[in-house]
Formats: sequence, structure tokens, C-alpha cells
Amino acid sequence: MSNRRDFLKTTLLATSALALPRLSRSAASLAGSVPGGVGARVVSTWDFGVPANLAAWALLGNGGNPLDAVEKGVMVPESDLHNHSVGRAGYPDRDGRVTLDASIMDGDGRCGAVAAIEHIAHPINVARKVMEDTPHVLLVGDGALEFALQEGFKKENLLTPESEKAWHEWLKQAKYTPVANSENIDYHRSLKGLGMPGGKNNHDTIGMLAVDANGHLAGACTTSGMAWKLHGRVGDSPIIGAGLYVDNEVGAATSTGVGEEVIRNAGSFLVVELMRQGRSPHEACEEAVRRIVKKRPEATKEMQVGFLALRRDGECGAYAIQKGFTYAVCDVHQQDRLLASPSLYQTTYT
Ligand code: SD4
Repeated sequence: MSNRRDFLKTTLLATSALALPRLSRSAASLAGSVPGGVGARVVSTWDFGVPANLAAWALLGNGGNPLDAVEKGVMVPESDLHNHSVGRAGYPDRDGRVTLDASIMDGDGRCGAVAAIEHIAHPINVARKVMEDTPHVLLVGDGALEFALQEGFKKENLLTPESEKAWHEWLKQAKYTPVANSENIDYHRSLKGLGMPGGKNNHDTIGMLAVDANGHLAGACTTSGMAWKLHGRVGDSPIIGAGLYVDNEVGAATSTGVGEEVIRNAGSFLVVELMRQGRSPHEACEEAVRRIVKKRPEATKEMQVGFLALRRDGECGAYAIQKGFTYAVCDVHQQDRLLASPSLYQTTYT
């Protein structure tokens, strides 16, 4: 979880370095789409996308390639000790183990991913190595860790005292019932104020998309997934086509929220294909959300899923099931823009 104070601190640090204006959550105005045609642009999910975009922009804005930019950008929340949903300090699974998922893709179809990897602080770097140094797309669990160690990554304990304390708190009421998402309900009740995964104060996952001035795209997605998940559970973030999809012919999409629903609908692939058929980024995200809700109308009433899309001309858009999803947009005109996504329901889980 990245709370508001910490977010502002992070943002201020990042923005002061670039002499940018101060930003607050209330600055997020509702916007389903932002027109393109401004050259290079980077977009990412949630408030913590703002400092992440700035790190990506340091490369992209200086003519760097989108793949390097997104990799660099998502490393910011991966390192943030106050962010309990991505990378180091991510909340553990039911067994107290921190397992991380990440994927990276460029517009030519090159991609790599790791799922349920432990002890590696920057899974996005390992995902890129899978893409570049192996004939494979996805490595999981112990195999992914073994590969990372062979590649020279350092084995670390990612469970911070704060995350361990939160886990012990959850354990007091933990019900070990393998029903999808039952842990969310326990989580909500036992840790009042932190909220449902995907809610305002418990937004997991950074998904980042970038395009350069020539329409070349890349994307990255990284997360600790759902707090208190069953050990071995993998969400949408490392699944190419679910949590991330990029195609230079059309555009790119990424998702956040309850990954099971996104996987069921091949969410990010769907968004890109809808754009290929002529829908705008915003319209494509909305249609993908509506498909998810149509398939499981009752269950999705209390779930968050948000999509973010970037077309090759730079136009971007978003849509979510519940109110509260924000996305950050960075280009030559403004680097710290934070926008509120439109949503199907006007409720927010806090
Ligand atoms: C997952 N989609 O593992 C991720 C988690 C997330 O807001 O984004 N939650 O399902």
C-alpha cells in the first residue's frame, strides 16, 4: 500500500528534482482519454505511476527506447518500501512468503515474464533477461529464481518487518479456504482502512506503457499480486495477453485489479484487438470492462479491474469497474499528470 503522505513525499522528491509543480490526489481530474499526437508519451497505473513515469521519461524524453524506459520506470515502485503491492515490501502470501510476478513486452512481439518468483527485488529485470537470454517467455517459481541467480541477481529477504506484522494481523482471522478471492474479504475485515485489492488505498501493480515519436511501443507490468493469496497463485500481470499486451501495429494495454477476471477474458489482448477494430483506447478499455462484468455480474460488483491503453499515435485512455482507479500520463507538455479513470460503478472500496 502506498499511502497518501508517502505518495506525496515520493512525488515531491521526484518532481522537485525536475522543478515540476506540486501534485495532489485531488488534482486527478476525470478523463477517459487524452489525445495523442504529442510525440513520445509514457502512461502508467495508479498514483505511484507519477514518479515511475518521471524515471521512464528521463530516458524516453531524451530519445531513449521505450523498452528501457518502461523497465526503468517500474523499478521505482518495485523499490518503494511504502508500497506493499509491488516488489520489495510487497505483502506476502498466506504462508508469509513474498512471491512476485512481472512481464515486459515490446511492439515487435518480443516478451519475457516471471511468475511467483521469490527473493528477487526487481523481477522486471529478470523478466527482461528471460526475454533476451532464453528461448522462453515465462519462467516460474524455483526455476525463475535459479535462472535469476545464474544471471547474477542477488538473493534477498523481501519481507519487511512492517509487511510481516500485517501478515500476522491477517493470520488472526485467516480462513484457509481455497475459494477464489475469499482472502480479500478477510483482508478487508481484519485490516480496516487498507481496503479491497484494487481499491483506493490498496492498489496493486504498476502497469506502464510507452511510445516513442516513431510509434514504437513497449510495456511492463510488475506486482506482488494479491496479499494473502494461496502460495503459488499467479495473477494476470505476468501473463502476456492478460496483464500486458503490446503491438506496434496498433497500441498497448495493461491491467490492474483482480487478475483472475482479467485472465478469464484475455483482457489486455482484448483491448488491443478492439483498438485494431477502430475503438479508441478509452472505448476499448470500457468494452473490456463490460465483458468482464457481463460474464460474472454478481461477483464483479465488489471487485476492481482497471484497464489502461495507449495507441501508437499516443492517444491514451482508461476504464475501470469501480470508481477510484487513477492513471498517470507523461509527455513533453506535462510530466506529472494524474487522471481519474471513468468507471462502470460509482462506488469506491476504501
Ligand atoms: C493480480 N492484477 O495479481 C494483479 C493485482 C492487482 O490491483 O493489480 N491488484 O491479480
